[in-house]
Amino acid sequence: PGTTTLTYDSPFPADFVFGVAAASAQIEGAAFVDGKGESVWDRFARIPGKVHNGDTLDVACDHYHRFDEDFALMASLGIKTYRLSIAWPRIYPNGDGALNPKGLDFYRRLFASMKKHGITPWVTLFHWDLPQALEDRGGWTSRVTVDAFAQYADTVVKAFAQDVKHWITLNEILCFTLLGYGTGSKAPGRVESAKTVNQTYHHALLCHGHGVRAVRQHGGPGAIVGLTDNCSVAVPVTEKPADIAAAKAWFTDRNAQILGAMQAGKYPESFLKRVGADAPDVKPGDFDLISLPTDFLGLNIYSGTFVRAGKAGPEALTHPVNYPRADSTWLRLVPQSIYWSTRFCHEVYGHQALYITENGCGYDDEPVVNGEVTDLHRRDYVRSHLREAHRAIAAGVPLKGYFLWSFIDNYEWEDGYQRRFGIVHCDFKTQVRTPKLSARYYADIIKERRIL
Ligand code: PNW
Repeated sequence: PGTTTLTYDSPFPADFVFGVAAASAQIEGAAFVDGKGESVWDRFARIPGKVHNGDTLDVACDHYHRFDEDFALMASLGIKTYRLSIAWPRIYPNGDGALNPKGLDFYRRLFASMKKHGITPWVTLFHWDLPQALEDRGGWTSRVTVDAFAQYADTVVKAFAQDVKHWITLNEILCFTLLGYGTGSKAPGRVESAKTVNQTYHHALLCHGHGVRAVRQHGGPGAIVGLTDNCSVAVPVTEKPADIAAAKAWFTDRNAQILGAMQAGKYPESFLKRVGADAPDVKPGDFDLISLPTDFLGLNIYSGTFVRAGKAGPEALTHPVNYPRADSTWLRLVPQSIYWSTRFCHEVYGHQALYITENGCGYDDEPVVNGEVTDLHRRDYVRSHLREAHRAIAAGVPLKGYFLWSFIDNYEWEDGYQRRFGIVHCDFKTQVRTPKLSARYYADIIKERRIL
């Protein structure tokens, strides 16, 4: 990348988007209200031992009934962009077939409230809450899910073409495929063969393609669309050319199955060689959908892997036990991940617009004391990661925005309500919201558009 005249203390570019993010299943609650169907997470949460404390999604932040006050709070903090997701089982309780008009009504009211509060929606079509009825027909292992998603995407994009101009097809394919069907740590909790897991990836990529197609066909003027991926992030151990080259090679290899395939319009040779007989079955025309051009790439970046040039090629290092982390064990504190992930995406795949669609940190113990949560750890996390975003922009990387995960403490999947990611504290007994120190800090940054 080239360089611009941006320096560390200068403002972010005028069109840089500062937002916050959340997902339907994690905040809405009302899991069985107004005709919503059961999701795979509603089912998974009830299997003993799967979710911390046996926490369910039934109530969560009760955002379903409190969105208007939540948007008022958001607006009072100066937050003007909000990434949310739509719950597929609210729209089609059985995945396909009969439409639930009350589901559409809910999001109509929600978008009207956002408009009233001056907040622009970025909408993810699928953030893991697959209708259980589809899982009963094979879930992500089956093309039935692809056909159902195509119909769901058409319906939603048509219904909200006036309200929504920024669409994200899917959130983090890896998490609902490999972790849902390979390791079984996420819903539906299945442990299948490598071949089957690769097939779930392929079906997810097809759904992404259908999402793009739906936005092109029904999104109306000015609508843009992209995927949100949690790519593997490589951070060179030193910034000497050999380590940078090693990190880039590791990055390219590790992201071949999703980002590489989308760009190449086929599965890259390196990927096919690695998986051998476990390669997914591909039908003619599949890659016409998968490689449809998008308008941006969203990246969820929380952490990264250090890579160096070794004697036999790139070497990825395991973090030593004492390496700093958040309370989530996978969340090692590596702020340079923002710089290197966006730079490599731009260099390797040529993305011309990148957004950090999630970045944040989770901790278990964040009590309200005298009306305040002094989460200096989160304030520092946000600051150090935004510095790396700034550095990327200064280096000519087309990074256009940043969404902090998350607006409010919520259902952190298998970690239940224990693990808090919000800049707003949620008391899950009383539903009282308390903005944390980090919320005030982020509000100041948004106001001044520079790192404080
Ligand atoms: C993302 N990992 O998940 C999701 O998009 C959010 O719904 C979630 O709440 C948030 O990050 C915090 O976890 C991830 O193991 C889960 O590397 C796990 C990983 C990454 C992202």
